[in-house]
Amino acid sequence: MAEKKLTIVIEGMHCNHCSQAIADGLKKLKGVKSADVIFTTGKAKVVYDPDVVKVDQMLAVVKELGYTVKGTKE
Ligand SMILES: [Cu+2]
Repeated sequence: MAEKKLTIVIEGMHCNHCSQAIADGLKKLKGVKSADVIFTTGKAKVVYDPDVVKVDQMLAVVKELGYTVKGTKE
C-alpha cells in the first residue's frame, strides 16, 4: 500500500473550528490516513494513499468548505 505526504497551504482559517472542519472533511475521503490542520500556520499536513485518492480531490474539499488553497508541497 502506497503512502505519500502532502502539505496544503490554506488561506482563510481564523480559529481551531476552521482547522477542525478541514481536518474532518479531509479524513472523510477514502485514502486519507491522517490530516493535521493547524490554523496558526495555515497548513494542512496529510498522509494519503495516492492509489486511492488524488491531490485534486483533497484540494476540492478545502475549497468546498470555503477556504483558499495557496499552494501545495510534497
Ligand atoms: Cu474558525
